[in-house]
Amino acid sequence: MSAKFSRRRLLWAAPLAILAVATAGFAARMMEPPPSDLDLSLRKTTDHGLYVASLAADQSPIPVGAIHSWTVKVTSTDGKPAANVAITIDGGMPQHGHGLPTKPEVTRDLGAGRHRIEGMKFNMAGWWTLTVSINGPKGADKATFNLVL
Ligand SMILES: [Cu+2]
Repeated sequence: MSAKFSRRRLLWAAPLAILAVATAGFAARMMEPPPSDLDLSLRKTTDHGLYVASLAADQSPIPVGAIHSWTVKVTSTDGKPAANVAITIDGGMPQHGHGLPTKPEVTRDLGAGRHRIEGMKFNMAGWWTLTVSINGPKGADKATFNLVL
């Protein structure tokens, strides 16, 4: 009976040990500092060179835990405001494997290539990426920005 008991304990102990190691590994990854060589520029030429996108939070410092808005400006590479573009925003935390807690949307064309983004929220500090996807007369392109909050 005692042999049976200890074998049963072993059957429990093995998965618990694996879970403990996995949890510790996950916690360690969550605590990792962001890469030191991140490009933190908020103005970038899109991946295929079709547009230049500039991002700016409407608040400084960028809040953690509060819904707020941003402005994105899209121009051609020679600086002319890009007209008739559809813009979408997505983002997340590469080190945590999760996306944004909200679904921010471009709600208003402010003119001169500028657009309001509403519903942005960062629910924790750390390294975030924001990807701006642009679809317009020149084609579809995107740029990914880094933020460290
Ligand atoms: Cu996170």
